[in-house]
Amino acid sequence: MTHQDATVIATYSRRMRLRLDNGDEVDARIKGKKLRPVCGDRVRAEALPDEDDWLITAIHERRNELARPNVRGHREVLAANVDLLVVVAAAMPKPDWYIVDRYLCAAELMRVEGAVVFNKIDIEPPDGDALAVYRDLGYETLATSAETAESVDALSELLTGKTAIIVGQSGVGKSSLINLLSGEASQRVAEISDKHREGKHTTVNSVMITLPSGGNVIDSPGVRDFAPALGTPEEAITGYREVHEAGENCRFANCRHLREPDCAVKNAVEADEIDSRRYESYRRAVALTERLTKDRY
Ligand SMILES: Nc1nc2c(ncn2[C@@H]2O[C@H](COP(=O)(O)OP(=O)(O)OP(=O)(O)O)[C@@H](O)[C@H]2O)c(=O)[nH]1
Ligand SMILES: [Mg+2]
Ligand SMILES: [Zn+2]
Repeated sequence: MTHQDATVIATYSRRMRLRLDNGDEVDARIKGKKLRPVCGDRVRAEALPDEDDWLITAIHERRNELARPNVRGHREVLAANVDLLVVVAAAMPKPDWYIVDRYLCAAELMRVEGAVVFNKIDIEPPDGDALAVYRDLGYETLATSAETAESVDALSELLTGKTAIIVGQSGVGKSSLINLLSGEASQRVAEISDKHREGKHTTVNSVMITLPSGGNVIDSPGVRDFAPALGTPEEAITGYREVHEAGENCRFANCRHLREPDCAVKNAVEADEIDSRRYESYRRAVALTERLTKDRY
């Protein structure tokens, strides 16, 4: 029997597309009901006699997980083993910067790099301050157009040699940007995923594409909203790097930066050292997690 290690490069509910370590791509199903492989997973797979399908028998330990709470408040893993999370917003649909914040919060919890891309600048340039807030926090930011290819080279450079996941609202141009970066490869993947969708361009499955410049990028389905899976409301502090940093100087070591006296975070907001919308975003993340953790018990 042939065993091999492989990477999950596409997921269609309980069916998977694998890239074997010898470079071949195969379809696979999953042994048992407990294993839940996601795009980016490293797995052990075995060839089945008299079948084209392979069988995934184990998932190797993950370096990190992109996770969100599902409708019942349980942790749902969307992807694994990435080096970089790129959040895309665009001139259209109207950008929701709170979603961008919550994705960056997830990147912080995963301990991976985060970047913000504003796409469709051929329609309208980004509001000057919007990207500056993120740049000042140390996140890489880019203003791109998949229509004119502006700054697509810079995006390519950012992704080179890494495994990145591209996330964001539906219709912002994630797949269009990836198509430009990958040319042929993505066309092939599009055919694979076409079997499972009904003629729309909307991405319905996560798919990992190998870039010609070296590196991998996971194209993920767009969202209407996103929240990171926060174990406790306090974990939100880790997700907002400026809150975490300023919070070192609060009177109370366990300050949650909401209503406590002598709070260095609130002082920094009042002094305009912390962006007030980002602070509001932090407060919302705490409130959201309080609701979810209450529902769970
Ligand atoms: N004008 C303009 N249109 C763009 C640009 N990028 C993408 N589009 C268009 O926006 C629409 C959505 O693009 P997609 O690449 O499918 O968006 P997506 O983010 O992958 O969407 P989901 O898969 O639903 O999450 C398509 O009609 C694209 O042609 C851009 O830079 N400028
Ligand atoms: Mg898409
Ligand atoms: Zn505080």
